[in-house]
Amino acid sequence: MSLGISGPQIKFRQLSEESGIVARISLPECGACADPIIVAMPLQLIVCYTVVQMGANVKMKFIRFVLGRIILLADFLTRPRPLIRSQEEQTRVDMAISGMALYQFNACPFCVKVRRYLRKHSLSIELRDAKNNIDIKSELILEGGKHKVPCLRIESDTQNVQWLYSSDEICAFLDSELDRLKIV
Ligand SMILES: N[C@@H](CCC(=O)N[C@@H](CS)C(=O)NCC(=O)O)C(=O)O
Repeated sequence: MSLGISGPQIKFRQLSEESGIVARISLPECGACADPIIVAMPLQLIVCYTVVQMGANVKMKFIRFVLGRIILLADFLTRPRPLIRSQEEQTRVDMAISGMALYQFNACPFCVKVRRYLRKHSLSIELRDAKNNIDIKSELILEGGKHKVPCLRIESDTQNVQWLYSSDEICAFLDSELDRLKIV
């Protein structure tokens, strides 16, 4: 039996009649080490440890949820004003970004940073929810290479697709695109 909780991964098994139940623990610190640490512990201790870990997990999820709402509220209250361009300029920008899509989480601060950039520069790039949408999440992992957001998918043509990770690099890339178009 294995428990998918954060922190050490514990696998329970009965090694032999005499040893009773033992826990096979893979500590995060020894993630690189292929050899599992085998520790014999009384079942009661294993149960206590598991309950504490699960409690910590729930607490972390709650803290993350609250922080996420604070970030979204702060973003909403201080959103930058979208830039207004001439119709002709906006059309050129829209065409330049038409093959782009942003893989993101709603409450991730790095994603909020990129979304604020998009809003400020009036760039209507499609947003794809890589947290709740399983298909989009798989696409990001399989084609982009990792489940990390924000990630900008840039499709120049169907043969040429680039996946750009990191908020700083995405903003710098979009800056250079706008520069290339000689547009603010
Ligand atoms: N330095 C990166 C940090 C990105 C990052 O840490 N993203 C987190 C979300 S806030 C993530 O993708 N974590 C992976 C996961 O939750 O599966 C950036 O600026 O984009």
